[in-house]
Amino acid sequence: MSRRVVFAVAQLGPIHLDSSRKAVVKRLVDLMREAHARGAKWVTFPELALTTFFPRYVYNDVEEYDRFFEEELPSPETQPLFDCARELSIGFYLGYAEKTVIDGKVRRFNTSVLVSPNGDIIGKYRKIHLPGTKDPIGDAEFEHLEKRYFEVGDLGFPVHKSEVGRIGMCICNDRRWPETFRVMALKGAEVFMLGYNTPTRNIHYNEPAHLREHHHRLSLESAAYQNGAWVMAAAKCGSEDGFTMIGGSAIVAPTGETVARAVSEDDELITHNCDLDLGAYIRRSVFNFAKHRRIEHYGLITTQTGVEIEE
Ligand code: ING
Repeated sequence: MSRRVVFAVAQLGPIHLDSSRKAVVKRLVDLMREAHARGAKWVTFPELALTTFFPRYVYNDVEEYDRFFEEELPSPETQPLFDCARELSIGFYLGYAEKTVIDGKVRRFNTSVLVSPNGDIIGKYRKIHLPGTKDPIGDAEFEHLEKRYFEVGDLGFPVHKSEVGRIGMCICNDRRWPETFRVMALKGAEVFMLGYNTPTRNIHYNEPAHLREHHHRLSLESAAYQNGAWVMAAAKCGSEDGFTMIGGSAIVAPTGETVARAVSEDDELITHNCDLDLGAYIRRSVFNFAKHRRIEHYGLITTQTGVEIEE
């Protein structure tokens, strides 16, 4: 008897600078209710799902950008989402900007949490691959300053046991780095959940627009196939105060085939009745890690950061 579970990916349209948490949380709750109506047991929301993608702006004082961070989760504003999850018995992934105190020091991360169907936080991940720059590049219509506002995640790539199997989380740019998924697959992850905010235009090099979608899809489908796992990817997209981000939210099977894809750049729910055993043959054969991997030849992957040409 295969383990079939309906998963939902809840894409969010734009969140503007003047959007209130209350209004955003209502959108999230509406999407969760729609997911429930379609029989979903888990919902994946986007990265930074409570605010606009503020790393596109230059802020010099923390007082200017502190408002984008959550000091507690759930908070009074986000509690309705947790209450709804418990009422409907739905688990969810939520991306948000985390402000926390560790050993008396304020720390800030681009974070996601995994919340079980009874509303408890069972997992947390802090984004490791922070793209862009710490300082503004200056000659572009927007910036990408995640290295300015967030620290590199300090929790590794954890995998969490749930009633639907082992779930791993990552965030946005992490999906471009195969190491992300391989580490989680080596811990037995069967489902990867991720949110993303991907600007339509690349400010660092003149790249044809169609490649944004291509590289996004390539990253998801490769990750799914090469690790024999399901990928749930939720975009926050559309034009946020005039700055556009790609949609393309998707559910990708362990075969590498995209089985559901959003068609808009607005709030949109996609679902699929996923066979959680579909990846088993892939992990038993072509990507049987124990049988085929040759770690004695992979040393450079963890001992060398950049390219070093051997003369
Ligand atoms: N956004 C983008 C992403 O990785 C990016 C940044 C886009 C980097 C394209 C490189 C190329 O999808 C976030 N938030 O990481």
